[in-house]
Amino acid sequence: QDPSTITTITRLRDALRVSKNIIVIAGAGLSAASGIPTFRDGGGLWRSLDATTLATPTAFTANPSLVWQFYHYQWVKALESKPNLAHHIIAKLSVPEFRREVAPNAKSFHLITQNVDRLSVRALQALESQVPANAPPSDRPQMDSVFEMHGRIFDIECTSCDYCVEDLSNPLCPALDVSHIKDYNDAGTKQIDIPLKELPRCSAYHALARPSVVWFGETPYQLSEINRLVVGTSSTVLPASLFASRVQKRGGKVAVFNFAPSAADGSADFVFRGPCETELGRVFP
Ligand code: BJW
Repeated sequence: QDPSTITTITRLRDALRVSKNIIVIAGAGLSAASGIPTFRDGGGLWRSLDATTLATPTAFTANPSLVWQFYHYQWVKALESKPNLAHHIIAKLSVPEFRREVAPNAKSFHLITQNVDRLSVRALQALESQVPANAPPSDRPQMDSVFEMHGRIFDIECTSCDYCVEDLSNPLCPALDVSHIKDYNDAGTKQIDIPLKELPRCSAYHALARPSVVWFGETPYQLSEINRLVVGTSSTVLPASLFASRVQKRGGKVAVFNFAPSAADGSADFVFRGPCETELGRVFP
């Protein structure tokens, strides 16, 4: 390890020892090592379409068949992926007894994730399943420490009533079953037009359903005021992109884990330039 990285690790550990609250803000880079494509750093193309152009209410209204096919692709990816080392390390920070060792003064820990893949929650569940039944609460992960601010890929919600349900079926409905189509995600894939009535429907009123994720122009689910760590997000999408500078203005310390320069670097006290699944492991061996 080069001396400047060792110094940065030592300084971050010192900052953690005196920190009173820890907040991790995560983006697509956190799940990249699990095989989930990112949005912007060359990972965001699906059938040659820019994923961010599909993540809008307008795109869904114009072509619900196309947008559902895109989300079904993400759905299958998320179902088939596993949490990586970075998810597991962040999950450990939610265990009070572990936190006591690295940040003895921290009263709270929260993860605010922009990811909809549920991998951070699955990492918590994996940790919880390893804890003996008679262990005290301080040895258990805090299951409510995760805010999924852009929603959850496995939830579908009705476009005309409040109905929302988690569905882990694969395929979600027969029309979205594309397992027989070779190269389904290739740029050259022929457009498949699924009739509206064959797309996922609300089971209460049979209106068209949509993925319960936050699209551009919609309000995120959970917002918070402070962050201490910023992991694998390009910090280009509001409001998450504002968190780092806001924390710093209030005297908080900010650490960025990103293998490329990101918009949050200017607000960072510590920058770890490498894959988060490796760099987090150096800070929390
Ligand atoms: C690694 C790594 C490794 C890779 N290790 N690092 C004009 C019109 C309409 C709206 C707007 C407008 N101008 C501004 C807006 C606001 C808009 C916005 O910010 N737009 C800008 C992009 C221009 N924002 C919104 O509309 C948001 N709502 C809002 O602001 O409401 C108003 C409001 C605010 C506050 C209170 C109340 C109301 C909603 C945004 C919704 C974003 N939705 C999406 C899709 C979700 C569903 C889905 O998954 O498909 O969310 S878009 C997409 O971007 C997704 C992501 O969560 C989000 C952020 O992307 P992220 O995670 O940062 O990914 P990348 O790919 O950009 O970056 C990955 C990074 O990881 C890179 O830097 C890599 O280097 C790094 N990396 N591998 C470490 N192994």
